[in-house]
Amino acid sequence: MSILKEKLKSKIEAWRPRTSRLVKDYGNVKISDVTIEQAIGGARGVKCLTTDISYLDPLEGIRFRGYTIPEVLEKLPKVKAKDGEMPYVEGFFYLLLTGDIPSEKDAMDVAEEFKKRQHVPEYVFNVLRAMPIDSHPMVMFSAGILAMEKESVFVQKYNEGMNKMDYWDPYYEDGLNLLAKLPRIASFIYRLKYKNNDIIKANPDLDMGGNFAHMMGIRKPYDDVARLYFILHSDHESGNVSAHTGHLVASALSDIYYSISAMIDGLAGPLHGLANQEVLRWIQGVMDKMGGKVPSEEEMKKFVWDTLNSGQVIPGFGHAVLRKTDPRYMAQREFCLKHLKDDPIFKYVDVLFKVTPPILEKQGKAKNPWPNVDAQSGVIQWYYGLKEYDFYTVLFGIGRALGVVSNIIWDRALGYPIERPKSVTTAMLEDFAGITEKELQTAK
Ligand code: NMX
Ligand code: MLT
Repeated sequence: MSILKEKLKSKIEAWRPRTSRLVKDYGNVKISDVTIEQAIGGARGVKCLTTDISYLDPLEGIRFRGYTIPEVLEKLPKVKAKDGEMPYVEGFFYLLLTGDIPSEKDAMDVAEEFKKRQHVPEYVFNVLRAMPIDSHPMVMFSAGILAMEKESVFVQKYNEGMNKMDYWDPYYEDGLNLLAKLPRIASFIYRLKYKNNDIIKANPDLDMGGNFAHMMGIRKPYDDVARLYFILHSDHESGNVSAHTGHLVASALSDIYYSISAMIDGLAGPLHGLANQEVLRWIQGVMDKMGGKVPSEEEMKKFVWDTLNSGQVIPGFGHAVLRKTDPRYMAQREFCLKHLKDDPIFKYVDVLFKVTPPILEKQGKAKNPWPNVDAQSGVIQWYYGLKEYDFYTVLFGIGRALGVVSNIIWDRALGYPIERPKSVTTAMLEDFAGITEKELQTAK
């Protein structure tokens, strides 16, 4: 058994009594009330999910297993420090799954596991090749993942008959098999779609970030960019659309392939992960109108107001939970200030950062006027040559899969049941509100 699986097994065995005790002895303790606004308004703020992989404080931002982003970047082993400044993604996955900071040996062990599992069956590439070339890359990514469903170890073991307490094991096998293949599938889509099908073979000697950069055909330090990007996008507790979708689908015991493909579908919406593509599209629109010149703050304010007045959102700003600038935005901003501070698109993003929050505050609708992760991520990709911005959400998807796979393995380990919240009708809500039949008739 690998170091990671051995460690995870012991963590699961130690954790199970905590969950069982809470349900058995404290199951009736109340942790949340639900208002009519929440029932209609996307369950915002309703505490009804449990995860220990990450927690999002509205004012502080994300902590992965209790660690802030700067702590993660500082504490995780950089196996070949001379190669870059970012930790290896494989070590970060160890942290997500076990809650412990890995040693260099632990991180390398996961890297070896991924290398063993990275081969993608040829039929996946045939499925992708058969799709219309103008399909959105997120459609191709989701389809490529789903095409591999027949490889599921969980389905095979389930059909043979297995104990519920052991489900986590084949989910772990499926999860690692899938994560190891995602960079290959994603880079294949990129090269097929945008680089005339000039596919670059994997280099089995490289780590996940390094191999991804190699297969994309983008030089250093893009390997470090990939590592940073996958880590930052990995998890944002479990109520966001992609994480929740993955958790929900897997709660029916649909396997990892179904769950992660569905997760990708949720991420593909412009209010969620697709916002990173929308930010670049929006900036390109402004650039066209400005003839490439960086707008002054006054000019940028006008573009922001024009977008708001036409009933559209400013992509990359606002958040359902956060009430401050997203620390994932700040981590990427620091990277930009260090590596690309004179880049024209970074300057656009910088002006937007200054002018947009006061405008959103003045408009008075958005509860959080500050930028989120997506406002800053595209500019880095663009700078390193990845200018096909409809591919950006695929990068988010590779990262998010790390967190969602970790969550799903733990969901099965702790025996979380099928998810099934209760719905009510509008008439029932009117009844709760004490609205009478007579009032309803008068309102007509
Ligand atoms: N620009 C314009 N209006 C906004 C924005 C924005 N960036 N953010 C929120 N609003 C509006 C929102 O549309 C809503 O309007 P209405 O009352 O007319 O329906 C109002 O402000 C209240 O919304 P909130 O409660 O502040 O936000 P909510 O929790 O519903 O949605 C987002 C959160 C992230 C979907 C929303 O802020 C948004 O649409 N942002 C722009 C898209 C974006 O950047 N999404 C990426 C989020 C991060 N991620 O990667 O997933
Ligand atoms: C995410 O990373 O999933 C987004 O910031 C959206 C969210 O947390 O609601």
